[in-house]
Amino acid sequence: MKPTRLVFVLLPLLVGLTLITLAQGDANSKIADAMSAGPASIAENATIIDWPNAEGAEMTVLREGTNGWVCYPSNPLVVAEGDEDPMCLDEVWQGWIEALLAGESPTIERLGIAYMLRGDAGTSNIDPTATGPTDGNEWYVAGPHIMLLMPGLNYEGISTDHASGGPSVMWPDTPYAHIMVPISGDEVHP
Ligand SMILES: [Cu+2]
Repeated sequence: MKPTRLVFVLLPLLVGLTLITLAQGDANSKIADAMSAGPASIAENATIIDWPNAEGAEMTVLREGTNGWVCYPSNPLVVAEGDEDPMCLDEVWQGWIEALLAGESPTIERLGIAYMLRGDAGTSNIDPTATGPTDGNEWYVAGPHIMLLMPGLNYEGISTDHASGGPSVMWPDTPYAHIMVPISGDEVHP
């Protein structure tokens, strides 16, 4: 083979390999980000699912798991570059998030448990559709927390004040109401 021809063969090969390596590195860092949301004992064997990379796109399975849990990396469509909101969800929460994404009401039949050990990047405490702080939408940045879904969304006796210093109900009076349980002192309450 002439050297010039060799270039035509090798160059696309090199470009291809580089792209594959970059994609793999990206997937690996997403998997690490997703796993950091939960305890290692759960995250190690969890399925890792990536968010759609554009409005209307599909979710991608980055790694199959074996324990019924699903961990998601930070969602680039929701958080700014550099912000983090990875999460690990049990089966009840997986049904909840499918319903949320479809705009449907989830049916919560048993206790659901989710981990956000890295905290989130900011959420309205009252409006599931809010994408940023507004006057009165109780926007706040939660530190590391676990999240609980109770059967029938029965949250009697739990505060709806996110700054109460204890567990509180996020998105009360909506089909997506759940309890935020702070697990460190890092909560930010503007
Ligand atoms: Cu959360």
